[in-house]
Amino acid sequence: MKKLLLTGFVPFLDNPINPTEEIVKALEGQIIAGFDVVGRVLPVDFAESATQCLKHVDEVSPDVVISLGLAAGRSKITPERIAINCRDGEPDNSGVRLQDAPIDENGPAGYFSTLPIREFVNASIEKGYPAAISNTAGTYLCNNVMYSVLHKIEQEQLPMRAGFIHIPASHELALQKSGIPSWSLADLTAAIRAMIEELGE
Ligand code: PCA
Repeated sequence: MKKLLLTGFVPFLDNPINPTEEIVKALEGQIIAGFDVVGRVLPVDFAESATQCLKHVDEVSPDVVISLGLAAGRSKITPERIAINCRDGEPDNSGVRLQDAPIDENGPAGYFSTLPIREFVNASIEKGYPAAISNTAGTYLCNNVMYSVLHKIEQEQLPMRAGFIHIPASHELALQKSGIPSWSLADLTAAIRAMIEELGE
C-alpha cells in the first residue's frame, strides 16, 4: 500500500499546545485515499527537526510527505507554495537563535512544493473549510523542514511528493492566548483529511 508520512511539531514559543501534534495523532494509522498514514512529531529545534524528519523519510520511505505547522494568527488552512534557503527568527526550543543562516550553503535559493496545493485548497473550500495558498512558510522551523525534505528528494532523485501546510490555532490554544482566530480540532483535522483525500483523485 502507498504510504504518507504526516509530520507535526511539539509546542513552541508562547504556544503551550501545538494542534499539529494532535492532528498527527488523530490521523496516524488511518488509511485515507489508499494511503497508509504514518505520523511523526518533530522537535522545534534548528539542529534536530530536519535531521529527524529526514530520518523518518528514510525509515518510512513514503510516497508523499505532508508536514504540518502551526501558524497562530492565520485564519485559513494554508498549503505553502515555496520553502527558502534561510533560517532566521525567534529562538528554538533549545534557545538557539539564528539570523540570515542558510539551511544548506550549496543549496538552491528555494524549492516549490510538489504537492497539488491548488487542488488541496479547492478540496478544502468545497468541504466548507476556508483555505488559501500561502507564498511564505517563513524562516523558522517549518520552512527549515519543508526545504530540507524537498532538498533531499531533489538530491537523491526520490519518487516522492512533499510539501508543507500551515494551520490556524485550535480553540484550546486560542483560549490560552488572546485575539487570534481559531478552529475546532475536529475541523482542522477534517480539512487536512480533505486535502489528503485529494491525493487519491
Ligand atoms: N510552527 C512553527 C514551527 C513549529 C510550528 O508548528 C513555524 O511556523 O515555523
